Amino acid sequence: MAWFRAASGAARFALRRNLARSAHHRHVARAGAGPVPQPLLQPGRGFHSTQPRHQASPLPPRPVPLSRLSDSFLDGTSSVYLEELQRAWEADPTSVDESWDNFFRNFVGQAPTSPGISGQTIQESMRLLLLVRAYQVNGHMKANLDPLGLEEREMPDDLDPAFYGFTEADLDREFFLGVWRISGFLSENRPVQTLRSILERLKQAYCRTVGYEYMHIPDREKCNWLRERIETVKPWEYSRERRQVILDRLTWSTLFENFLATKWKAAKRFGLEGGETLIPGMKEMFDRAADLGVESIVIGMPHRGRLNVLGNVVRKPLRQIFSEFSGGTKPVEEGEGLYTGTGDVKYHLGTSYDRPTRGGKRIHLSLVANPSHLEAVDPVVVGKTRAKQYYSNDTERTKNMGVLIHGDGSFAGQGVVYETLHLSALPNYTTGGTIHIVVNNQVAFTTDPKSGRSSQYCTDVAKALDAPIFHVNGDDVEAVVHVCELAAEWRQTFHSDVVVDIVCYRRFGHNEIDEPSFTQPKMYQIIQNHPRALTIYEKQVLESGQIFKDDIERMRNKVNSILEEEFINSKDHVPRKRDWLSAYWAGFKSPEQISRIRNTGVKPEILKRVGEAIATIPENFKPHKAIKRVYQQRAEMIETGEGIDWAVAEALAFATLIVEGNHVRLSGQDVERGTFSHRHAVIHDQETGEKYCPLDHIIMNQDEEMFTVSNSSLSEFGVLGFELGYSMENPNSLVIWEAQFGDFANGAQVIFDQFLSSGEAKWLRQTGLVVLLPHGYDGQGPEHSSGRVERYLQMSDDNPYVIPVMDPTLRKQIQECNWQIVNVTTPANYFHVLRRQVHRDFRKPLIMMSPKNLLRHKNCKSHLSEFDDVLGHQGFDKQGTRFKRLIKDQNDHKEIEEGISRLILCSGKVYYELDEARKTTKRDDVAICRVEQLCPFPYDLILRELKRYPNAEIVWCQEEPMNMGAYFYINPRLYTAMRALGRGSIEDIQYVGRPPSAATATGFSSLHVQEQNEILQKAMQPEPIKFPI
Ligand SMILES: Cc1ncc(C[n+]2csc(CCOP(=O)(O)OP(=O)(O)O)c2C)c(N)n1
Ligand SMILES: [Mg+2]
Repeated sequence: MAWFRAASGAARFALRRNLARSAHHRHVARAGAGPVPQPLLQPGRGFHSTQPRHQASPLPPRPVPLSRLSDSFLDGTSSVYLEELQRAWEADPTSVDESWDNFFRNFVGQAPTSPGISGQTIQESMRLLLLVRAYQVNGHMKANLDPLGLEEREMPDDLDPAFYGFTEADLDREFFLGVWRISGFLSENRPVQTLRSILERLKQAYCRTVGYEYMHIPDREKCNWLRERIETVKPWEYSRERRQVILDRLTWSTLFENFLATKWKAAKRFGLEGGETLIPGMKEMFDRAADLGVESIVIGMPHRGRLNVLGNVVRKPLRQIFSEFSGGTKPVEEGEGLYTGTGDVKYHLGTSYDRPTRGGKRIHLSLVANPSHLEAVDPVVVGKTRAKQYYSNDTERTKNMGVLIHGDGSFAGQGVVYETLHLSALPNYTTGGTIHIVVNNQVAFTTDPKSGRSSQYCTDVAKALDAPIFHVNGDDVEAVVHVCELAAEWRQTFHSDVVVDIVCYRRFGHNEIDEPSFTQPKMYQIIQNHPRALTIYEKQVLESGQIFKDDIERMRNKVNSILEEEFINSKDHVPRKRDWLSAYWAGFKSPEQISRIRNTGVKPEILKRVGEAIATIPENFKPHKAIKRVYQQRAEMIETGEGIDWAVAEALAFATLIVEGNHVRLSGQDVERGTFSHRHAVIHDQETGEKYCPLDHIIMNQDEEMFTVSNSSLSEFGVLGFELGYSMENPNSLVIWEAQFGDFANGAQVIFDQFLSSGEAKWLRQTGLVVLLPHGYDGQGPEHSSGRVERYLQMSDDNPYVIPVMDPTLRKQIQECNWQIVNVTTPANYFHVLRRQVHRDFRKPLIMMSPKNLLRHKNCKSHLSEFDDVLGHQGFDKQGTRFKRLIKDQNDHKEIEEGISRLILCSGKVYYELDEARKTTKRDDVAICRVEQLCPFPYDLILRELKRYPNAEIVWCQEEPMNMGAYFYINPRLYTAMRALGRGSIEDIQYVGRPPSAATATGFSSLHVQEQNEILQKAMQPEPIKFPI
């Protein structure tokens, strides 16, 4: 015991803590909080392990030095054993084994009752506990997980009883093994067992075809829950009926792939062969989930096995799958609107169906379309699931669930997996648990796991969370089904993530035309002779005597004949209206159907009312005094209508949308306060720390989540993907992601490239997601200056040399473009561009370079009258009050101004600097127009301004380097507009801005100031600019 004492500060601390609390525990136990513990030992019952060791065994036990115990017995979880024992002892010293009684007596300084035997038995009990725990922690290392038997794993020493000094002679001795309130082997149900039977049960539970990893979960209740299900007295077994269903499902999965392989021999389909048990696993998981209350599942998955999942799990009609396989005819639309986008390969498309379950329910399944970029869809699925929960009032998060399928290589390698996992428990991002299934075929294209990851398992990343991980041999379909069901139960019970790792193989190459033996010759020699999971299972059920050969034949014939029938039907299959408008999107227009342009001004009385609400702090709330001042100023702005700033304009946009019944969600790093300390959407009581968010109190009984503003984890890819998924669920929402600085958005580049800019064209799914990218040159250096507007502009798909129809009644310019890119310069225009996102019959992503120094700029203010819809007010144009795509010169110019010698077109905050420079240089002959909407290019307004200044030199001025900013986007489009008016060629567009540069900006602030001044001087220079050509 000395070794234990000396080395166990942590355990002693735990014990002392418990002793101090023992009175309380006794009270709880007796007060009936749970069943009163019964003594472990019944009087008169023999308990052999307490006998002197020499009577039972010829060999004396050899103490094991602590230094040799690889498992930390004294870590948080193992100290739980001691705590439990000790509580039981505290309640009743006779309730624990005599040896423990002595131990605790020793510990608290009482005399042991039987000093002669205590030393030995304590060691034995402890060693046995360590052995059990070693199996719980490391049993998976000995489990039979690899169907190919290729795995070479080093067996941990601590799974060997000899490691603890046990010998053959100990196998039939009985040992005490019971601990209060610990389930499984350590429960008191069978406190006395022989070492042989303990070992057998340990192996049966932990070392067959499932390897459980769960001891990293610190929560005792969760561990107990799993222990109860793992350490069962008898192994689980399925009934005949269940086996029939499992066989049927595996038959479908296997024959489906066979069928595709014979019909389309040379087609790439990324088959599931080698991992066919995924399909029965998923189906049983979904059935179990439905039994437990899940009504809708959002699925994300990569290429591998996707067609099989679509056909067999989601139940996309087989004839449609086959028809798409045969050539992917573009669908014929009914009625107006022929928009079909550019399409995508068959293994990327998404779909959704209602599927009946084994338990007689119906479950809605949607498979989200995804790009080739592995794992990129993960956060999108989670975001969509969260939105579904919001819209179905699923506050418990038990009706809507996300399921992600992964490959082993991508799960271990792609960072977005980690970013997504880390959203899982954040209050504004949680979905109550995602189920992850890894189709672990032990290879990634041609790369072996040892070259592809540093961790032992491909799933180790999930251990960063308290997620249990079930590794399962993919050849054992019943084991796959079992853990899939267990995963569903876990998710519905603990509302957190869980991982199923199906260890399988890939029967063919990476795709069907790939030769795998080039790189994995040994593996493929084994695979060649390896039976299919279906063959293995058929043999197993035949041997069980529960299912007969005839049944199997019948099942196979039925599946094959349906596949054939559907194949024949697929030849006449006419694709109908694309299913791109899901439930909430009815009535929304495709890019080819005209959507009326609407005004976005709001009635003055509503503006006043919501304005008061956003500026009000409850009386007993004690904000920081600077914040109090900010709110007082906000109240004054609303009161007087004067000097509305950026933050108030934004809050007004949110509040008015909420009044109209829309959901508003803003997320990103530090968005609650705002990176630039301007928003203060959430304020903090300086005494209590309590939070208050005025926008939560705009309408009566406002739903808590109707307005959501949330600081996010420090992730771009994960969070932007999440918000994108969120935005796709329901169009009646304004969903915004704000980057800390626009510079950081490239961490989420895959979402921009693969989803936002091209998702509608590829998958016919719309989103009105708004992305705010703080941008502007104010001397903060190369990583805090540029939102890289050039990247987004380059990806826009409007033809630079064609002026589209611009007539307001026929205009579809925005609908036809892949996204909108703006750089807005007034609070009122910001208000309108946000409202415009929702006030139209289509949705389109909005990329916005948002300001930094304009947030507090003295001239960057709007009047409340610019927000309303009153005729004659400042914002009221010919058509009414709406977003201004271009802001004309503010000097009240007439329709034609022949005296203007230079027209400067610019975008963003440089406008204010140019305006100032114009004043100081008194260049009244210079006109400055702000292109607020860069993309799609506002040809009509540009033409209007070109006509207004017939004699002007035309200048594009930007503060970004020449190879950045909007220059390369503007140039051909401005030229197209000029050509339409006979106003010269591309050489007549003059450039004022920084020269080309590798870095976005200088890191020297003095150089920044100098560069900025040069730009302004040049823009106002008296002589013609004549640059760059
Ligand atoms: C982000 C990304 N990088 C690279 C690729 C190219 N690629 C396609 S499949 C694949 C291997 C995937 O391996 P794994 O995740 O194990 O899935 P498996 O194909 O084995 O099912 C690779 C590297 C990709 N699709 N996405
Ligand atoms: Mg793989």
